[in-house]
Amino acid sequence: MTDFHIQHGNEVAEALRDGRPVVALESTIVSHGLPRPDNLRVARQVEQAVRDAGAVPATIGMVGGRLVVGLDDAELTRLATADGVAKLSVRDLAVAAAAGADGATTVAATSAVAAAAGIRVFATGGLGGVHREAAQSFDESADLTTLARTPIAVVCAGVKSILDVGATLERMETLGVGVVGYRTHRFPGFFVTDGGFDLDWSVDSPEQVAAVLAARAAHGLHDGGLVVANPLPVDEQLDRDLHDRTLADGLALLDRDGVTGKAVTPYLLAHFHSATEGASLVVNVRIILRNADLAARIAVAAAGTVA
Ligand code: PSU
Ligand code: MN
Repeated sequence: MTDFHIQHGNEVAEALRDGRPVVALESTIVSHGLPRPDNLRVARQVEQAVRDAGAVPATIGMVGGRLVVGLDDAELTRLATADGVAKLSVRDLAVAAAAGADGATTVAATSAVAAAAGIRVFATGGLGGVHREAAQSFDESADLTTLARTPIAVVCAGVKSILDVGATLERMETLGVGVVGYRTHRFPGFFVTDGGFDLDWSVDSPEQVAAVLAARAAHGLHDGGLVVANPLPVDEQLDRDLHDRTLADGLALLDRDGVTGKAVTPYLLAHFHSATEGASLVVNVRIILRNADLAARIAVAAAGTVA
């Protein structure tokens, strides 16, 4: 496995040493995915949700070139408020470390670093995936290729409909990334409960996810990640008409402004938050808190049962 030079927060280091449950959290969602000033408040709430469910939160990010697993509150505040925090995928980690940069880790980078640190469960909002028109642009998130080789369970609400959801599912199949629905056989679409596609496998409890992780380890299946897709209840999803309108406008704006590469996802997320006048933010926060809670319960169930 990749050997990162990692600095652990004190509490996380102790928990890992003692075999207590730890949940990794990403920082791109904080620095680039949520609007300020709500981002810092939400980041703290997410950590609290992990604690409330009995696990230790380990928010991962880079501060002044140091790769930290378990940011303290001052470091979290810095990544939530400073200007010029880079968005770091796996390929950016070494360059940013050498430059002494501040950086927020994506799902890809967070997964890789968490797994290297011995953390087996990770909570986020939505995964990156295959972008619409990827056949021309080749824009596919490194989240997918990284999960293909990284042994971690990622609890998320599927992928946003800003992506090509069907193509994303196909790529996860090709790449060997496991996908299970949490109490559903439909892949969730982040803001909306149902992303429009069936799933082969569904689990009903944190213990069942822990059993999957234990079976993977027991069978020597260490290479790939497991996506635990946790949908919002129908009565909490974003209004479907508002969602569809906002999506269509956002895609048109992307085209108009010529946005490409790693700026695409933050651009569309910001558009959703402003165009829905905060409605999408409320939904987004609910998603992250629910995923943090489920991830913590999985980590608790898995503690001591997974090699
Ligand atoms: N999807 C969301 N919210 C997010 C992201 C994705 O619904 O905040 C972030 C995550 O950090 C994810 C990254 O890893 O965007 C993917 O970016 P890209 O498409 O550039 O790989
Ligand atoms: Mn991309």
